[in-house]
Amino acid sequence: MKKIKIYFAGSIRGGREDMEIYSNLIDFLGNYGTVLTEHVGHKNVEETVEVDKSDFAIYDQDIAWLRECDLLVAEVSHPSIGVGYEIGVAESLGKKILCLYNEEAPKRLSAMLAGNDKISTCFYNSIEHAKRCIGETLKNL
Ligand code: 6K6
Repeated sequence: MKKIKIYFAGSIRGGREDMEIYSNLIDFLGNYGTVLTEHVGHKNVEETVEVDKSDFAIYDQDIAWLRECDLLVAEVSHPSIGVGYEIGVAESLGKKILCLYNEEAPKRLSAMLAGNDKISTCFYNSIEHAKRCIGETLKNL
C-alpha cells in the first residue's frame, strides 16, 4: 500500500514555545505515513540548517512538499505568518487540511481559519485529543 505523505506545519520564526508539542505530533504522524517536514519539531531548527540554505531554497522546497503532500496538518495555536501562508497555498492546491488549535492558547484562532469551511479545525484540550482528531482525519482520507 502507498504510504501517505504528510506536511506538518508549525511556527518557526513566529516563536518556538510549542516545539515539544510539534515534535510529539510529528512522531505520532510517523505511524501513519511519511512526514515531509520533520525538522519543524527539531530543537534549534534554525541553527542546525546548513549555512548555504537560503530563504529562497527553503521556500522552494516547502512549496514542492506542499504540492507533493496528501495532507497538511497545521498546529496553529501559536500564530505564525509562514504557517498561515502554507495553509493558504495548500487550500489553493485543493489539499486536505487539518488545523489543530489548543483551546487554552492565549490568542483566539484567526477567523480566516476558524471561519473557513474548507479547513477542518480540531479545538483540542489535550495532546491525546489532538491525536484522536488526527486519527479521525486519516481514517477519512
Ligand atoms: C531548519 C531546518 C532545516 O531548515 C531550516 C530552516 N528553516 C525552515 N526550513 C523549512 N521550513 C521552514 C523554515 N522556516 C519556516 N519554514 C516553514 O514555514 C515551515 O514549514 C513552517 O511550517 C513554517 C513556519 O513559518 P514561520 O513564519 O513561523 O517561520
